[in-house]
Amino acid sequence: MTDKMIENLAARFRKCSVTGLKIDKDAETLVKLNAVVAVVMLLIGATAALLLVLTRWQAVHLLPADWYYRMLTAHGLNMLIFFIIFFEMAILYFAGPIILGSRLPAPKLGYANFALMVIGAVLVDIEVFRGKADVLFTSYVPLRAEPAYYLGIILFAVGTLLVVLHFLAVLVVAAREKTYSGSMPLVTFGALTAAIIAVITLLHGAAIFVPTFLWSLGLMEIDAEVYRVVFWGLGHSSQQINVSAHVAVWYLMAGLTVGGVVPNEKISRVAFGLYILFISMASAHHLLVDPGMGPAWKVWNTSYAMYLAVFASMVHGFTVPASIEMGQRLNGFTKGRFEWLAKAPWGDPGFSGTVLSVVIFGFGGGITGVTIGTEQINIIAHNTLKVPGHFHVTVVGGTALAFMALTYYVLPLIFRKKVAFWGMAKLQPWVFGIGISMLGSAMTFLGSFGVPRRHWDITFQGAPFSLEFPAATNLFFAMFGIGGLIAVTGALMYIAIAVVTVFFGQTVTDADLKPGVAGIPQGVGKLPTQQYQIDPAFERTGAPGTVVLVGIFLACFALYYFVNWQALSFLWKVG
Ligand code: HEM
Ligand SMILES: [Cu+2]
Repeated sequence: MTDKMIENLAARFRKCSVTGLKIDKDAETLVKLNAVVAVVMLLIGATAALLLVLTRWQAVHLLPADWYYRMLTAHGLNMLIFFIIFFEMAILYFAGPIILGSRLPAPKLGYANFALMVIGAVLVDIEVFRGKADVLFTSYVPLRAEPAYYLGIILFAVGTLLVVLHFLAVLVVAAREKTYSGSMPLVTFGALTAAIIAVITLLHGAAIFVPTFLWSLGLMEIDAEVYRVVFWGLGHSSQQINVSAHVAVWYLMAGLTVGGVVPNEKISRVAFGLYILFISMASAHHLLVDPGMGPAWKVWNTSYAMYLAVFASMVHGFTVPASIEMGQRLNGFTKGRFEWLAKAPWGDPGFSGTVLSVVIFGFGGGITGVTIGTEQINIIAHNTLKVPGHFHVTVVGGTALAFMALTYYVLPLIFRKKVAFWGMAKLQPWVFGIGISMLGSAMTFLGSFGVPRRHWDITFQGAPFSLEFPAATNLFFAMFGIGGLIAVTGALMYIAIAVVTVFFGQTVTDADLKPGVAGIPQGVGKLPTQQYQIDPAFERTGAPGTVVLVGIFLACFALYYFVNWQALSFLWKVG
């Protein structure tokens, strides 16, 4: 290599004064760009959420029917697809080049992919807001949108696929150029899992959205059931990308906030592997009332194979809190079973957000998901508000909240800005977490009374039949409305904090890097010691507190599961 080349290469990096990581500047810029666009998408999605809450809350019933479905489409797409995926692209640029200390092989390609994704998303939103794509994010055929809508989705997906391939190229470059020693860090491994599932997902996406685009142009026919089967290869697997990504974030945050120690990295890696192997099967739970597939296929896929992916989540559900507990015990909080928890850094939104994400995802999302995804029980949950009740505690209380927690570390470490409105930031994960838990629980209860999802008018005015829900639903609608408003407030607090920090925040100086500075999370002020990195032979402490918590979880799980079998038996008047 010539001196010039070495100089050029060196100019591509900066050294992080907190973590000591060597950071590729283009990778850093791409983290920033993707994160900023993600927040803009969240703002669009949250505005739509507010209108949806105020419409479904029957006492208010704000929007007319057409605007309800338009906003429902906008909300699903801007939240579940655009906000979450732009954020995940930022995570890939972070977990690949930055964590591994590697260069980004093709920065220009990175910017081009970003542009492609933005163009795709803007095209989709234009069609949705001008009322030419009222098809909801599932876009079930034969509902038809303008061709530009499907084209937008395809451009967005191609951009995403190229980012994922670029991430895989980073892994090859980092391994070849030996930028890290030992095995691949667990966080990068989790991101790799997400990337592999993303490739599978996006290929399903191409298989369904390219023909649908041609269909919208009048060039071919599509069978509605074939659409649904292939679509859910995309729709469900993409949720497993989210789970893999947020579990990787949990491990990262456990390390950054309290110096978490993973009990057994091999087991965690195997659990990530199970996601890849069993995830496509679980998509069967979206097809349980469809006539397309037979009962044996349905029972096998949703009652047996699904549990292997669920098992993987339960492994992480144990190892993440255990790693926090063991990190805290090494920090000296060894009294009794729960001193580590009581004396945890609760005032750090990075920490509280992570813990709330684990709890809401596990207790809320995990338990309801396994239950309503069971072939037999599914029929009493199908197309009721129980379904969005379930996914608002998985992808919102779990994934979105984990991403919010991570943001509090990304702002000072990558944007190098002190977190603005620090007092509000400490509260934000609680407001969002409590709001979304209330909303999710209320939806679940309303669903138990049979209140449908995706339905504008549950009084059924002008319908040829009459149906009334029990008076108790009024109470749960109030809980739904209030919880929804609190959750939207939490989202807006996050957006305000992120935007003001990025565009008007104070730059972090070395003098700020000490404990107790406002706007600097405690783990950034003083990076916690990662004992195993200093001394590979150190004694692991065990996690007796986590064992108790897991026991409580399993009891709740069993209770909810069997109560639902009971509810099913009432319906069928068995015995
Ligand atoms: C900010 C707080 C949020 C509130 C208050 C909220 C509220 C709602 C409401 C009221 C519905 C309509 C349910 C129905 O009428 O069937 C809905 C649907 C939905 N939400 Fe949210 N939501 C929030 C955040 C999110 C986030 C962050 C995501 C994804 C990451 C998300 C994903 C979805 C999806 C996929 C649907 C279903 C759309 C459809 O049926 O096509 N939500 N949400
Ligand atoms: Cu699913």
